[in-house]
Amino acid sequence: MSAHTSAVEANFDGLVGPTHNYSGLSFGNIASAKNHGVVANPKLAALQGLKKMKALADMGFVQGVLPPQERPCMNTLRALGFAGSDGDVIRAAVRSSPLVYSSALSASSMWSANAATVSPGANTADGRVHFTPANLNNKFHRSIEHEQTSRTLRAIFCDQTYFAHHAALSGCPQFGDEGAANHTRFCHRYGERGVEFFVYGASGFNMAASRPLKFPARQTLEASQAIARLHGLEARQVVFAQQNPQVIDAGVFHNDVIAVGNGNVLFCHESAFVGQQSVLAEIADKLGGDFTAVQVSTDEVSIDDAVKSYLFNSQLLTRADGAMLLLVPEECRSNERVWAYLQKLLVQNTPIREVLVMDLRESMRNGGGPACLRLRVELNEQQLAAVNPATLINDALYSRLNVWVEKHYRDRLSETELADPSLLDECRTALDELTQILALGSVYPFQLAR
Ligand code: SUG
Repeated sequence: MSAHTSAVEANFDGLVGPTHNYSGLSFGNIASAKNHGVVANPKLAALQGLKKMKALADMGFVQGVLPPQERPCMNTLRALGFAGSDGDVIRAAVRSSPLVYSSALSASSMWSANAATVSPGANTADGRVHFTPANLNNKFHRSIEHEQTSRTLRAIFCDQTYFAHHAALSGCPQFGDEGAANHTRFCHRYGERGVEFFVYGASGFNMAASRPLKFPARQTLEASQAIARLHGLEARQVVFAQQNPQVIDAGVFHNDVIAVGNGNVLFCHESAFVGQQSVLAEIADKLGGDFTAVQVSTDEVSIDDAVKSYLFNSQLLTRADGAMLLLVPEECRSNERVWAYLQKLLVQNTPIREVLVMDLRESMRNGGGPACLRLRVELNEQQLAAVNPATLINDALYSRLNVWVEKHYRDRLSETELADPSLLDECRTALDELTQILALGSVYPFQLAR
């Protein structure tokens, strides 16, 4: 048996934070706009996420958890000039700048596919796993995540023998970066060198090049190129492709809303990329052949149905027997056309042999499906042993986290309740306890200031 065979693809899911709500903050994300003002249930949201983590852990996948962030983010509000006691800051922000306040309150770090871009050691020049936190600069509420994300990732993947951490790219629009939502790693076997596929919405510098007209292109080509350089990837292992600007305008704000890949398989819509057939040929060539693209036609599933159901925001997982499992959100089952397509897919001759449905409604209403909720980290045996073990889901951690959510989370957050200054204390108390459960040490500003 080769030393490579024991490498795994671990999923680190973002645990939904206690301030989860619907503030309509993400222009271009149709669910976020549509559900603005709906009463949220943070407790249910967190429990739904935990259930997904447990389901994957029970099936034998390595499953980790990334903690939520301090919200409202007091550093953000203070840096914008709100002053006085914490209560004064919150009340002044609510009164004078409600949108700024909503942004500082968002639990959006739950979508950990946007936390960072991760390159496995098999691909990088120094053999370490490389992490670049995403600057998420297209949306203010997301641009405030990366500093905490960086501290958290360093606390979980702390051994520099195995893990390299970069700073987020420059926060200017030319380097807009949305992390792993626009990045896919292909390989024949985990632990072996493969291809990294970077999908961008537009060039950040060449404004004459094609771009969406209605909604923003969040990821730039130049950001993707910078990450490939930082991670020490060779040109012959990297493929850059432009996302079809028309589908961005139809609500596909990240590549993972129209494509998901794993191993040597890509599951995508036929109109996902500009020049799709040559993009697929380049991936196959750089991978050294044996690459399967399962492309779904518009006749089978329209872009509108793909955006509504989040069919492509599924998790494509390799089972122990080598077959692939597609974990889809409940919305795929309730959409007749998408469900009919999935039944058909299962009897076709593709590597996808199983469909598993999970209820993630609370996250879905903000445009976050199964794939948005997880950050994939491919790890060989030594690297896995170096991960903070207290962050890996097992029966004991799952029940502790359930108890923790039941104790600290509200089951209702309406627009008026969002302005309650006591949410900050509730959040800090919960996070303080969580850092102990996950053995993270002090990672939050309120802890570091003590
Ligand atoms: O960035 N929604 C997130 C959803 C992120 C989904 N992630 C991936 N596709 N990988 C976003 O648009 C909505 C928050 C609000 O409106 O309250 C939000 O941030």
